[in-house]
Amino acid sequence: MDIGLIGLPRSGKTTIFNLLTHAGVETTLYGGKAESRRGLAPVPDKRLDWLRDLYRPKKVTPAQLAVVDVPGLARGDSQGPNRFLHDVRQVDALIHVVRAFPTELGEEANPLAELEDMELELNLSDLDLVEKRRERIRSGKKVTKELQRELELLDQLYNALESGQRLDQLTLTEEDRRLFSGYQFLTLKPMIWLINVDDKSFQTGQYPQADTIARMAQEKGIPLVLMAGALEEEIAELNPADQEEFLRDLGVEETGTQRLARATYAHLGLISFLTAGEDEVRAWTIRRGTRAKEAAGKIHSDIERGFIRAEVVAFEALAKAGSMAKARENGDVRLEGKDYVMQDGDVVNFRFNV
Ligand SMILES: Nc1nc2c(ncn2[C@@H]2O[C@H](COP(=O)(O)OP(=O)(O)OP(=O)(O)O)[C@@H](O)[C@H]2O)c(=O)[nH]1
Ligand SMILES: [Mg+2]
Repeated sequence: MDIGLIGLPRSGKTTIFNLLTHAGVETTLYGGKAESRRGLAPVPDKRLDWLRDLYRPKKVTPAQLAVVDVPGLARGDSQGPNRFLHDVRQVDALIHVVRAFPTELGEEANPLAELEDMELELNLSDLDLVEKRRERIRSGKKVTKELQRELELLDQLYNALESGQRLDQLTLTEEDRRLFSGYQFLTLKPMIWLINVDDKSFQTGQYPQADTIARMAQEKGIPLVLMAGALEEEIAELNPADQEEFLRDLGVEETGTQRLARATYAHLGLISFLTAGEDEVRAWTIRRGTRAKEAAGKIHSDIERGFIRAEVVAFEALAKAGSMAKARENGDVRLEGKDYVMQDGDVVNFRFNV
C-alpha cells in the first residue's frame, strides 16, 4: 500500500518525506522537482523498544509504510492531463500536507485556502471521470441492465460531487465499490490532513483558521494531524533520551511523526502484530480483521500453508508480567486457531509444519 504526500508547492512535503523515510532528499525553496519519489517509512512503536530490552535480539525491524513524495499541485491542474493527477491516482491513500507557516519569502500562511484548493482539484478531477464514463455509456450501442445500474450510480456520484461532497462520504455497497475500483477516484481514497506548522503553533496547537479547518475536517470525516516539519527535523537528529526531554520542554507528548503514524493506522484500518525472539524483534502491518492464518502468511507463505496454531499474548499482558515465562504462568498466553482475529499488539509465535 502506497501513501501519497500531496500538497501545494512549498508546503513541506519533501521535508516530511525525509522525516518519515530518513531519505535525505534536498528540499527546495522555489518549488520544482517534477518526479515522484517513493520511500519506506518505519512506523514508530514503543512496544518494540520494550521487547528489545527483554530479548536483546540481533535485529529490531519496525513495520514500514510506503510513502510517495508527489510534486506540488499547481492551480488548475485538474483541467488537463498532468503529472500530479497521474501520480495521485497511483497511490492508495493520501496525506495532504498543508502549509500553516509563512514562507521564507514572507508569504503568509493560508491553510484554509490550500485545503479548499486541493479539495476542489480532487473533486473536479472525479467529476471529470464521472462525466466521461457517463458519456461513453450513453453513446454506446446498447445499454445493458448492468450498464443501466452503473449509470444510476454515476448520477448519484455526480450529484454528490457537485454538492462538494467527497465520494468516501457516500455509503456505497461492496458491490458498488468494486464496480468503481477501476476508476481510481481521488476523493474515494482515504485522506489525512497534515497541518505543517511553526514551532510555536506546535506547542499551542493554534494556527490560522484552526477552528474552521477542524470543523471542515469533522464534516468530511478526515483526521487532522498537527506537525512541525522543520522543528522535527532538528528533533530527529537528537538521541532518543534527548528527544524525550526536548518534547517535555515543549509540553507535547508525541512528535508529529508519531501522531501521523497513529492517525494513518487508525484511518486506514491497520494494526500491527509483533514477533519476538533472540534473532529478531519485529512489527508487522496487517488490516484490522485479519485472521491468524493469513497473518502468518505475512511472515512467510510456508507458515501460512503449514499453519497449526498461533501462540498469542497481548503486549500489555506481557509487559505487565515482565517476561514470557511469567505471562505463561499467569495464563496470558493463549493457543489460537487459524480463524482467530488478530488484535493490535498481539505478540505471536506461529506453530507450523512444512
Ligand atoms: N518554518 C517552517 N519551514 C518549513 C517547515 N517545513 C518545511 N519548511 C521549509 O519550507 C521550504 C519548502 O519545504 P519542502 O519540504 O521543500 O516543500 P515541498 O512541499 O516539498 O515543496 P515542493 O516540492 O517545491 O512543492 C523549505 O525551505 C523548508 O525548510 C515548517 O514546518 N516550518
Ligand atoms: Mg518537494
